[in-house]
Amino acid sequence: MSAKIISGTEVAKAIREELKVEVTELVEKHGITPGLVTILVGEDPASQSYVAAKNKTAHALGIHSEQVTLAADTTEADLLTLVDKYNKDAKIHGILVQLPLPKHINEANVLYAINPDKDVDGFHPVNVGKMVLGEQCFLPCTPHGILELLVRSGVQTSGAEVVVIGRSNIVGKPIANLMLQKRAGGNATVTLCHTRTKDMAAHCRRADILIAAVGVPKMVTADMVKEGVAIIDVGVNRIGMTEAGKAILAGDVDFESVKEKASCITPVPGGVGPMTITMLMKNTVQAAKIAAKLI
Ligand code: L34
Repeated sequence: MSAKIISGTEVAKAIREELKVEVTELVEKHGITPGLVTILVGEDPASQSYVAAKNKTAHALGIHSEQVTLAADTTEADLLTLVDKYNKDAKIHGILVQLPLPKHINEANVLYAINPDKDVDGFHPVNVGKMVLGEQCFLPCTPHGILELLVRSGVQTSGAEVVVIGRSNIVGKPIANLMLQKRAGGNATVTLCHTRTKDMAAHCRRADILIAAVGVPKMVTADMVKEGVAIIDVGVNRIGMTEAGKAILAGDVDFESVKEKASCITPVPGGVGPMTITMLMKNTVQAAKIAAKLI
């Protein structure tokens, strides 16, 4: 069997069409233009490309977007002052500080300074707490995108054995939590594996749905999965450069061998990445609607 490819690019396109309609209606009926600011500190090439993609997508959907780029030696105090400025700016409904931040800046201090009502990344403890409780909140973009991919591709999650590899705050912890909740894309039995897990392969082989979010290229090999598994590959690893200077990407899953056993699989690139960006847009539109008391 060769797996069906779950195209994040295609699903993201469909969601963006829906968002375009929502934005047009907000502008024409209510005179509200959703606004997003992205803040990037330093010159990490991967972060630069993600932030550029976020601003380009916002622009294409009619979302007002501002892109702030700060020098790598910007102080934490200066960054906090900037966050505070956007907390008070009525044109801006969503604030995104791209991670990772340079080592001398305490990430928690910055993320906690963002007004939870503008926290379109869903990283503020208020939103994390609400997420765990299953209350209305901004869901973090990558896990939110994974849920949408599963639901829109018709992957049954209810009662499924889900194995998540990786316990990051951005992906592993939130997706494991969301998938055990009573919700669309949820109701699963979830196992969360990490670097101290004994016999990772044995856990993985039990999975009906395997979500790899580790940041180790091609770590999941065919011998680690069972026949018919659905694979979500969150890894975007830069494993080299083409002669033209373009990054060569690989996921956390050995796509070529695993696709022969899986029933469906997300590719890298073109899988989870485009969904992350699109869910940021969805959260920004939601933030604008909440600010205007429309929802
Ligand atoms: N604050 N920091 C904050 N929020 C986030 O949601 C992120 N993340 C992660 C890193 N730091 C963050 C992202 O935006 C990862 N991430 C992200 C976003 C987009 C893509 C990958 C990771 C993406 O579009 N990937 C493309 C390939 C892009 C390329 O060529 O480099 C893909 O098709 O997978």
